[in-house]
Amino acid sequence: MNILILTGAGISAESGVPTFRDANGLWEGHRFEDVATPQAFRRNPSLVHHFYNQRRRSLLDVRIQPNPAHRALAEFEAEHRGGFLLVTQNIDDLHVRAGSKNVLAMHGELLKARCETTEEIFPWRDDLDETTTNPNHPEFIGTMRPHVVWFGEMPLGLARIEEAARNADLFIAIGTSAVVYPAAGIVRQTKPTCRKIEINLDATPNSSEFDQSIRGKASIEVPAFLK
Ligand code: BJW
Repeated sequence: MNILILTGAGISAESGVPTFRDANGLWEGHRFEDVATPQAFRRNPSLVHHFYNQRRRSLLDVRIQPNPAHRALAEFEAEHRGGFLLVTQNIDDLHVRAGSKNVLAMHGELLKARCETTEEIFPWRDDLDETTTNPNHPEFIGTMRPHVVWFGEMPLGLARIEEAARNADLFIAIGTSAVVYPAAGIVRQTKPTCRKIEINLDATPNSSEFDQSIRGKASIEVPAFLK
């Protein structure tokens, strides 16, 4: 059996990582959408770096740890004998820390930085700013950006995701509001015989696409469903 999992910010909420569109979707007086675009980065790199620096520091706080939902997915993958792909929209590293192996971070990774000139990608735990240089090319000053996917940019691994969706026998979407594409369209790429499960606190615009919608906290419902 081939299994495809899609996770969003809701799975990390109980680990203390804020979601995007719950409660206040604002960040220090800015709409989230206004700091997560290449245009925003060009217009005000210092603001965008600050936004990601804060989130990177927070992710590295020892109190931010995988929760039972992350762990249940890793344990399930270790025991599962068929195909398995975990596609996450999250830029945190909590699935990897929980022990998941086949993880595709389609919106990038907060603990990596990319040089806009050379496209080199580096593990990154420090703050970035407009004076940060490419470690391999110190002459390239201010070319480093967070290795994340902003609105208008191409998400990562789309061909692999489409193939996994076409071949999936079970698709589970966990903790995503289903408003950001192409992630929100994956459920419609699955075959008619694929069993489709949504686990979320609330209904989403995609709920009617699923065979079963489980309403509740990921930390409770994911382990319960996978056991
Ligand atoms: C719980 C819980 C608990 C809470 N337990 N549940 C087709 C139609 C319409 C628009 C488009 C389209 N195709 C493309 C677009 C444009 C755009 C888009 O989708 N816009 C919409 C907003 C309208 N998409 C793009 O631009 C994408 N690129 C693209 O399509 O490229 C192709 C292309 C390129 C160039 C030219 C032409 C075509 C890129 C999208 C990139 C998204 N990036 C972000 C930022 C990443 C970096 C960062 O983290 O800062 O990704 S935006 C943000 O939203 C982030 C998330 O991954 C993403 C999704 O959010 P998510 O995870 O769903 O979180 P929330 O907060 O929205 O929801 C949390 C959910 O959890 C809620 O439902 C809660 O109920 C639930 N929950 N606690 C269980 N404890």
